[in-house]
Amino acid sequence: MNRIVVTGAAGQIGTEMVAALRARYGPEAVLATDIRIPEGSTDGPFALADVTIGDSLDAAVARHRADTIFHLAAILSAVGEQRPQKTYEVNIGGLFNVLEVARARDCAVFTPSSIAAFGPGTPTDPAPQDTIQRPNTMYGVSKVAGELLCDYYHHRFGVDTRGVRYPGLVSWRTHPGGGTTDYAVEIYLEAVRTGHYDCFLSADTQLDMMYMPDAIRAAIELMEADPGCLRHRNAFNVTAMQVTPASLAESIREHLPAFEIAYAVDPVRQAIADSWPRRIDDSAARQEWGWAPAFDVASMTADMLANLQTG
Ligand code: VAH
Repeated sequence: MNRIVVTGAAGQIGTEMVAALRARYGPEAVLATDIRIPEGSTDGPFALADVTIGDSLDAAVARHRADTIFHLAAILSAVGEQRPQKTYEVNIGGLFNVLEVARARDCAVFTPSSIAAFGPGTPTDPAPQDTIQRPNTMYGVSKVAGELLCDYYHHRFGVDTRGVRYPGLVSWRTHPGGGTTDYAVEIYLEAVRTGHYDCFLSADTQLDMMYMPDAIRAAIELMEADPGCLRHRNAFNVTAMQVTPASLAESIREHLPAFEIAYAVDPVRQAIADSWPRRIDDSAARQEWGWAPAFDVASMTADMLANLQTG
């Protein structure tokens, strides 16, 4: 991995992935791309590229002489139910274009799947690495299709495709947009801003979560792993913790005792969350490439609040 193109570089994961990759490989080694120019200064090359337009992405990859693509551009679960056709176009059509460019230009590809690739009928506690995947959201369908497309491009064309199934991701630098787990970011923002949060999921909705520094490290460690150790490739379950809105609120009150949470459940996002597992089994990632999270709820909360209160 020497010359990298990141798609979705202005997004919640992309912003921090670009920074981490530039710190590790050098600013000029990482070309950030997105359909919109990221806010704030970029300390390295940027290009406008739309993954739904194959030539647009191909030109960026060719110009950068990339050997690796971190494909992070996607529409998330809640917006995916509002705009299913657009989500199909971006999440499946965009990935297909990335894989075709990678095949033509001999690039390795990292692209994340999600716990949303599971659905009703999947064992919920824990969801195994290999199990039933019948998601009932367009986002989840696009993630299962993506896992299978990446496997196909590896077996049929030899493309070095790798990926993980991320849980909900918590970060303070760039806020998520349109996800069902966005509450786990909003709760911290509101705790600092107003001391009160109206949560759109019910108090006992348990989901897997991960702090963004762990998510970024997981992607880089997987891409740097010895391919001979990988029995799975494109859908490693990875997780760091299981939380509910109530347990996150409790963790916040350790620092802000007056913080209050109320519940105004959004039935659409509650139904999406209820279709996902309560806990995923990430033993395959731990065994095959040494995955291990560094942050738990307590250390994530301390770091989130410290950064939001000084930001
Ligand atoms: C979403 N943040 O909420 C994403 C994620 C597991 C959830 O894939 O849609």
